Amino acid sequence: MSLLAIHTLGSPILREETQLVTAFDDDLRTLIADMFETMYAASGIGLAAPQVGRTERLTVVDVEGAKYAIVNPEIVFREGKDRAEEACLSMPELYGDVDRAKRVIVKALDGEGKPIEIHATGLLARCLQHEIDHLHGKLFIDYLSYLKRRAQLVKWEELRVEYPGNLRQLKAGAVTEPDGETM
Ligand code: GNR
Ligand code: NI
Repeated sequence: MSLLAIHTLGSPILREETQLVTAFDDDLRTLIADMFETMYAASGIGLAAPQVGRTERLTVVDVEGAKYAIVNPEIVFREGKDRAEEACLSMPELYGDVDRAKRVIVKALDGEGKPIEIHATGLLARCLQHEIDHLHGKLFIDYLSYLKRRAQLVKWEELRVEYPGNLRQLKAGAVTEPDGETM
């Protein structure tokens, strides 16, 4: 497995539309494993392919033990409204409150191409909406009011110097999954 570099705000791939995955092969499963490893190393609860410089319509999430590789997802049901603070591994130290649906049902395929359906509420529902946005070039800062977005972007101008080439290189080291299992 390999730790992947995370593309940060300013990298054009974060704004691109992803491509449907059609081949459920070992290359896809290697990418999924690498994305989980990278997400855990960065202490994230989700990671979308564009964040590691890829165009596949693919995301991984692990929210409180609900762990999924999600390919070609579609939100088929949404209900209610919930406002809470979000962060993003592609914009370290930026924060903002975002309105999301409270409950969603997501239809997708797993890494083997088998259909899955995820019924989510709370943080998992929020994370899924955040990740699926990434697959369509959308970032949480896009939802902020003009003034709040402005303030976060001003902050980013100072922070981004730490990410040459808009790449965030994670430090290798002892990485553990939330359940404590050593990877
Ligand atoms: O790790 C993450 N935490 C988070 C917190 C609130 C709302 C969304 C998220 S997703 C984020 C990881 C990430 O950037 N995924 O794209
Ligand atoms: Ni994100």
